[in-house]
Amino acid sequence: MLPRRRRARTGSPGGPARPGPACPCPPRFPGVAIHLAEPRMGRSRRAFLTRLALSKGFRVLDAYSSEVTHVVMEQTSAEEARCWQERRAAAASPPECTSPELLDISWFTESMAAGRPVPVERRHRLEAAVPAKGPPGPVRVPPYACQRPTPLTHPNTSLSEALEVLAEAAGFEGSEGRFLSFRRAAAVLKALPSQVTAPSQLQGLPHFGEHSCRVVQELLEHGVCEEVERVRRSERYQTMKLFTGIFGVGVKTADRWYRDGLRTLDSLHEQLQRLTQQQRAGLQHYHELSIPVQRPEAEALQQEVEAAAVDILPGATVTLVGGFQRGKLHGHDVDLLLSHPREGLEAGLLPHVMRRLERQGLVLYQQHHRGHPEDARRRTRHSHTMDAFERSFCIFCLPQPPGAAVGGAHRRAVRVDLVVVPVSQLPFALLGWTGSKHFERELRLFSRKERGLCLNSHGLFDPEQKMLLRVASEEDLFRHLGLEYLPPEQRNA
Ligand code: DCP
Ligand code: MG
Repeated sequence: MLPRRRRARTGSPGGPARPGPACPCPPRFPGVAIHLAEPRMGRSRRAFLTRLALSKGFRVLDAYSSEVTHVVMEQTSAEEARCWQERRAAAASPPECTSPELLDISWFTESMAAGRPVPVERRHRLEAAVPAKGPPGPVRVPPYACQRPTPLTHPNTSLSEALEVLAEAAGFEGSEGRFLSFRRAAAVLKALPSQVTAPSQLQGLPHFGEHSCRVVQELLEHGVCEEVERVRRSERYQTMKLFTGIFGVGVKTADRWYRDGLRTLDSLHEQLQRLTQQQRAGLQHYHELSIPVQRPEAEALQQEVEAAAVDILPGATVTLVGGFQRGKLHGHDVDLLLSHPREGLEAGLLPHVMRRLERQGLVLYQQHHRGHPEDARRRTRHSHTMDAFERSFCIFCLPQPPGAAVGGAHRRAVRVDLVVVPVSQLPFALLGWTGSKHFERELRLFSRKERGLCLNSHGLFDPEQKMLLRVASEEDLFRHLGLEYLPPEQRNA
């Protein structure tokens, strides 16, 4: 995060909106006076939007008055907006004869992007949101996964899984565009509240191109899709899946091995010199690491790590994130975030924790990566996927269940990631490490494309104002982005 001196200079994004005297220049659009209505917006987001509008030459009035021409609201229904206006009108003295436009935040964001007040259209008006009478229309699914709840279980599993196979296969071929098309269509299916039983129900859904529609149609008509089955049976797909399932092996390495004629784990055992230390450990423990980790096992590991961390540094926190945070009952690994409520005390903790766990006989393999604090800011601006926190990629053996005989049953190997997070970055890291991967990708894209902000696991950066935005919690972060809050269990996109 920002060093102290820089923070002071950037002002207080969390502070109350203080337009008027703080306005850096005379308003460029004298006929427009915006009032940002606070209730749903939250103070820090309101202050941020106020500064944004002022910097673009808009006039923003902190208090509601007869001068206001445009009232902007966020996450507010037409009904609530009308009540709000009625209350203001009743309180006005003398009674108001003109009433300002009641607008959704979309008018504001479009105006900021255009650098001038865009003409008010029906879709911007909150009145337009009054539900139409008559039979319910098709389900409206917003385009970004971060704009809609996606529960863990849903009624279209066989359809979404088929599309995910095609996405995965496209990813193995390095075809990013096709990967994203299938992945996005699969994510839309996961968010639907009811089962798709006819191809016509796909009409109007975002991200359903001709190819994805064809796959779903074939599945609905025949129960299987020939293309998906062909991919599943193919040597290429099966081998790439096998190799990328090894700890430390990505698509590029798997592809190189495949092109060199390797097909099996035995063939890799014969060529150990080609493998990194991490990949050797992954190969050695391959079969045990392929068994899903169950939630009680993940929780037992979290407790072991927490006990060690607190013993070394009282007050240290260890949070189970990843799929388990989203309510999954099993996963391929255990993701843990280490922190401390006092910024800076977390530094140096991880090596001590690892040594303690090693002495307890829990560590089968570990690879420590030093963090890059300078890098963190750079990465925030450029919105890189991989964060720069200090971390250990490990293989642990499961702790002995209480009451088990010492040296008793074989204790299985599991993959564990330990990540050290300074408390000021914790809301971002929690959000970034809770996933799902697709949810995170879409959230970062939404932030960049729709809000002009760069988001990653370290922070939220405003490239225009050249400053990091401070947030106190995940809820606060959603508010800042103008998104309805989604709890972790609704982020299973
Ligand atoms: N993550 C991400 N982008 C990546 C890798 C990870 O955003 N390229 C984030 C989102 C993931 C979280 O980190 O949810 C943890 O990564 P995992 O690969 O462990 O994913 P899950 O925990 O969701 O899956 P599983 O339950 O199989 O472990
Ligand atoms: Mg995980």
